[in-house]
Amino acid sequence: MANICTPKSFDLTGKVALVTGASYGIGFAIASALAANGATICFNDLRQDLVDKGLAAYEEAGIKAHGYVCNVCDEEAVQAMVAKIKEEVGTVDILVNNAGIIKRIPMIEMSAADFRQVIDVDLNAPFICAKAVIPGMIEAGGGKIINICSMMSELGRETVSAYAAAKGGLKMLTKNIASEYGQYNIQCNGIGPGYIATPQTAPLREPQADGSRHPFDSFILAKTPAGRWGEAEDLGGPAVFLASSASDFVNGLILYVDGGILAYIGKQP
Ligand code: NAP
Ligand code: GCO
Repeated sequence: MANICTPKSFDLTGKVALVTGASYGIGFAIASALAANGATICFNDLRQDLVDKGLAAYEEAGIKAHGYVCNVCDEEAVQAMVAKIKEEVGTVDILVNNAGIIKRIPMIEMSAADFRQVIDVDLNAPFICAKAVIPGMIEAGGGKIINICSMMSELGRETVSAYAAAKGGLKMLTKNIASEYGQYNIQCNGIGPGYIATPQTAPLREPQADGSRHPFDSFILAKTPAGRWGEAEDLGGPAVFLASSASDFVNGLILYVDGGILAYIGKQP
């Protein structure tokens, strides 16, 4: 008989989690939730001073994390980081592809170089990171990959063509990893956050000169049945679920954590 679900099904004790770009923001909150449920945390950032800042934040939160300097777009560097983690901490059991960027530029004004850069960080890098950890997961008998998708995996809006193309692609990369490696007991799922209050969305929430709300801020409140922006911590529970054995038969799913945005037509006038 299959195991019934108990609190132990969510326990991540003994698991090694690599959360990319997790010095702060959503990555930090997800890593903190994984750590609170027993996982050992590894993360990376672009420079040593940023890694050091991240390490200090984890220490302040009572978490012993392992930080690495690595650009997720650099395949050689990612392979070297995963090898170093194996040597210093253990095989990566859980990968969270969190590192990401956005450029808000009207499409006909956007250079191809800018478009490519967004695709490189938000789509090519998750491929590079997943490719680097999957052989170790196969050898270990299984693993979990969580790709941080977006509302823009489903919806478009003005100025975010590259981001939407990348996050839409990431949704399909998620389904393809699930399809190709499910036979090795690897589950690859996505989390699609709604509008979350982090540095990435700070420009959309900045109060106006007269102290009133930014129009985009009001727009999001009206679009979200929950009536608020998400907090990075709102993503912790879904991440623990998708990282744990409680979700062992969930594969290729994008779990939208959006306060109901995708279910809603918007506030009536
Ligand atoms: P954020 O505040 O901008 O943080 C992004 C993180 O990614 C930073 O730590 C950044 O490092 C890191 N990063 C960027 N490029 C990198 C690279 N090439 N190599 C390594 N690290 C890199 O963003 P966030 O809001 O926490 O978002 C995290 C993820 O969730 C992103 O994939 C984003 O697209 C997605 N997301 C965000 C929202 C939202 O509303 N905030 C909603 C849906 C999805 P630095 O320290 O160098 O800046
Ligand atoms: C934007 C936003 C986003 C969100 C997020 C929504 O400019 O529309 O930054 O795209 O951050 O990804 O899920």
